Amino acid sequence: MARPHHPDLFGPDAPAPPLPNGFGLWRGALDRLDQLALLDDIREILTLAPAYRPTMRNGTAMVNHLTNCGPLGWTSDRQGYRYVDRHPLTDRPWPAIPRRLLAVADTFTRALGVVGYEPDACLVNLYAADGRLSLHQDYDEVDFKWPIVSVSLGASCRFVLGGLSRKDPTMRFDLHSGDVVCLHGESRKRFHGVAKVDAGTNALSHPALDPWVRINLTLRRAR
Ligand code: MD3
Ligand code: FE
Repeated sequence: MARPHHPDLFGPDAPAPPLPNGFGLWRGALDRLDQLALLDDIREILTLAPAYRPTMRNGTAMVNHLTNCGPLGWTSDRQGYRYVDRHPLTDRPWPAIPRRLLAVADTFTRALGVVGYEPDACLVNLYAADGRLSLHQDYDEVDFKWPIVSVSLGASCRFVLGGLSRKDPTMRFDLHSGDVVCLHGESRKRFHGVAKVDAGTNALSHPALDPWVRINLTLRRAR
């Protein structure tokens, strides 16, 4: 797992344009047992910090459920997006980031040459079969020099990656269970989203996935 690789992103006959600088994709970085162990951790997190659907500033509920682990957790309500140190519904601190998730973040940020990455927040996005995430930038963190590390579990999704402006052209490719993505440097502020989830592709059987088809973990340095 020394280098990011991206074979077969665009199908066998399509030319594969290179991924942008700072976008590290490791296909199948986590094997099935790694993935199931992470789902054990997520099940524990969900018992301590139940999944909820935040409200956006305009009052509508987000499409996906979420929860968090770590000292800080990302949330949204009528006051907008921000990181908070307590679950908005239980008012309890978020559970700790699982050790094996910190180990994943350490391994893959080091592979990009990042030293001393200490994530203080992990957003757990929970996708149902109709889950999606509209095009956005991750802009609520204090220092963009630190990367974001993403782990995908369960069903594959159609991922959309844009540029630094909302109207820049986008590229699309699938993210599969066990894929790890690191966003660093120039890619850290790119627009991105999830166009759709392919519910039928979930090959993992685990109680943490029963109400969802796909779970994405994003480790961040919020402060
Ligand atoms: C590219 N999550 O939680 S993870 C998010 O699959 C989020 O749930 C998506 O976007 C998901 O904010 C995508 C991969 C990812 C994460 C952050 C990025 C890609 C990114 C930041 C910049 C560019
Ligand atoms: Fe994002």
